[in-house]
Amino acid sequence: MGTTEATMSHVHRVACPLDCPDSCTLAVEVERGRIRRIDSATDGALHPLQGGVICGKVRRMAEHVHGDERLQTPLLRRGQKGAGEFESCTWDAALERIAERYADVAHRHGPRALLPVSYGGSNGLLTQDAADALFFRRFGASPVDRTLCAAPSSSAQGALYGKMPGMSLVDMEHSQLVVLWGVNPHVSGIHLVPVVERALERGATLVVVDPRATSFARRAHLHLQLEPGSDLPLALAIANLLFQTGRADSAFLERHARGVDRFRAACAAWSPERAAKATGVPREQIEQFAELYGTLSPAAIRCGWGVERSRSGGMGTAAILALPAIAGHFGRRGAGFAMSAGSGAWRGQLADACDEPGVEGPAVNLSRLGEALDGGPGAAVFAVHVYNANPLATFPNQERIRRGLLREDLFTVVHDAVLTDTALYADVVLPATTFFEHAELQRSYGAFALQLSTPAIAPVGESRSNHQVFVELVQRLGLLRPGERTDEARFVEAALAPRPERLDLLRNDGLVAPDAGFRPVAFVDIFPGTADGRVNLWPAEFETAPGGPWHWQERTPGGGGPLALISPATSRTTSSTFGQRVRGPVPLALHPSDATQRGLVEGQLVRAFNDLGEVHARLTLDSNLRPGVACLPKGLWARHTHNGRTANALVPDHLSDVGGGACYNDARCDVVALE
Ligand SMILES: Nc1nc2c(c(=O)[nH]1)N[C@H]1C(S)=C(S)[C@@H](COP(=O)(O)OP(=O)(O)OC[C@H]3O[C@@H](n4cnc5c(=O)[nH]c(N)nc54)[C@H](O)[C@@H]3O)O[C@H]1N2
Ligand SMILES: Nc1nc2c(c(=O)[nH]1)N[C@H]1C(S)=C(S)[C@@H](COP(=O)(O)OP(=O)(O)OC[C@H]3O[C@@H](n4cnc5c(=O)[nH]c(N)nc54)[C@H](O)[C@@H]3O)O[C@H]1N2
Ligand code: SF4
Ligand SMILES: [Mo]
Repeated sequence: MGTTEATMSHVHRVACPLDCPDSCTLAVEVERGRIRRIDSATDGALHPLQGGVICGKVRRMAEHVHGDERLQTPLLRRGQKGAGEFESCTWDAALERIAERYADVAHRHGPRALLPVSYGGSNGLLTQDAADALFFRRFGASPVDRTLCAAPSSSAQGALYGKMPGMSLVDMEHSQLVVLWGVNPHVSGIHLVPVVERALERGATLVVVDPRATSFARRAHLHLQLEPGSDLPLALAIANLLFQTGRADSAFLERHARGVDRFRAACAAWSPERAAKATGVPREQIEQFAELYGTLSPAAIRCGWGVERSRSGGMGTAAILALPAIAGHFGRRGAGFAMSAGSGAWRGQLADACDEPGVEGPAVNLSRLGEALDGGPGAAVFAVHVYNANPLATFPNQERIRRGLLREDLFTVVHDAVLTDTALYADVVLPATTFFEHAELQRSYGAFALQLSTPAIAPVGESRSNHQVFVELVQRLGLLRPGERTDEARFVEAALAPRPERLDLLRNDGLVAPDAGFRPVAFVDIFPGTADGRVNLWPAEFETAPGGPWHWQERTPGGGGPLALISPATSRTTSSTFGQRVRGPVPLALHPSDATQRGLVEGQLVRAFNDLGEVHARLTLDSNLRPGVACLPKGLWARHTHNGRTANALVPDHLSDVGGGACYNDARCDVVALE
């Protein structure tokens, strides 16, 4: 940290806790209390994935931190719910109102009538599951399942491999075959791009599986442009071909896997012809993929999160992750699968930051928030506390959530840095600090890095961190125990309890990534965390999935409309974060042939609709889409369309087969002219 006398500026190092696999270490130049410049840190123990580059969103994040739309004070609702009419108030008044209402709700309906809603706004360990958990658990609030993202894929990875982490992304440079399956690194994890490019320079073959011709798909040797939601039949057909052509690694399977015969029998149902029909991918391409995967080595599959967001998305992801076991693509650098470094990498290294026992009983699945809020008469939720999330913009079945938020007998608190779509429906809005303004302990899910940050600047306006707010609520609701510590260090120490020596390391070196060099080779350095240490190809948890293990739930043809609507990530936002900076309106994309069929032209105002809702937007023609697929980016705000509705107004709230996850890419709709 250096201070230049002449400019009175200094550079502070901060870990980026946005929901992004890459976990960059940022160099933040601060001048007179304001952020002047944000760039990649260049010194110290950076993890190797970062390579001195950060994304444009965060490089420009000073506009978010010091922007006009930043909330400065707490607000109390004045007008109708949703009208966005508020008056500012003191923190004391806001917290007193919240404490009173939460106590009243608990008194009348029981403490479970308070629902905590948080998800991906921050991946930091101090902003989620620390003081917030202490408050909600001690209060007795409803437990929740946070399934909006990664629940199906973590369940799939866990079922097959236990808590074995995927390969280090940097090791894909050594792969002779790189498969990008339902992932778009140019947008959603930019540091994988140079790694894949290095692999290509070394002569690697690239295969992309995606309904869109993404940047990498356009450069791929083979692009399988499948129907959304059909990954399971595709992966099972590839496995079937591997078995049939003698390219399965029977020695590996014998030694390291279980359930092989039953899995093989399930795959046998998927001939290339049948899979071609289910996926819309030509049979020859399926055979070509199986041939490449069976012959090139080392082969790596980067599986993204585009796959899981469908009714068969959990098992679809599991079937993809099974492929390296079938072909024996493990045991060498550059071979294996990369999914989430996730909890597996941190097994035994980190504990929960909050040691308060959880509340017993059934949890509310947040992918069905609309149902929980709009349960009709007898609804069980009477207060909702939203932080690290913008559910009206990002959760399925938007109209049902809106109906819930409009309930006069629902008390809604939203804690955020800006007035999000959800905040417009709040009774009390609390201004939140950004990660430049509070301390954070940050664990990566793409790189093996753990970083501790201290604030780079003082809180903007009167904003407060999640930690501060929940500690206040613990106190005001009389939940604090005599002599109990409530400082941030308490939670950091608890999280680091399994490896306390790291605390000094983290504190002394400012930001460090103790495991930056951790590049495990599966089946050499690490093994499956399943009960018997083998890859489980017939997991017990799949038995209760609809249709049982490896069953593909075919979509009802036309159910909800003839077009499949997908909503992938864009480079301008992180989910809905920074949405206030995106100048709208944002168009809906269709393949030119689908537009022609409907007599629609570029730039025309259209209505995309199904039984759940409708979105009005300008049309753009995109020949990179698979015909039959419509696309509206994820993370849009009401202001980005012509009727204030976004993709989630069309997204159903049914759940994935495994993991109970949201099915964002399982929406169907039709599109007609609006003018
Ligand atoms: N800039 C930016 N970066 C982000 C995010 C962001 O919003 N913006 N979000 C972060 C978060 S929360 C996450 S979870 C990750 C997500 O990052 P990714 O894994 O890249 O996920 P998506 O963008 O949802 O989808 C990736 C690809 O899947 C394709 N796809 C859609 N449906 C299917 C399908 O059924 N099968 C297959 N095979 N492919 C399909 C889409 O066309 C898309 O190109 O990125 C993180 N990084
Ligand atoms: N249609 C469609 N919708 C999707 C998806 C999709 O593919 N399609 N993908 C989904 C995915 S992958 C994800 S992960 C979810 C994420 O959806 P959400 O969980 O809603 O996450 P974000 O939109 O990133 O962030 C929500 C808010 O958290 C706030 N925030 C950030 N840091 C803090 C903090 O320290 N304190 C407080 N109080 N607030 C903070 C931000 O300002 C932001 O407004 O969206 C999902 N939504
Ligand atoms: S959002 Fe991702 S790429 Fe951008 S700075 Fe943060 S960790 Fe790095
Ligand atoms: Mo996500």
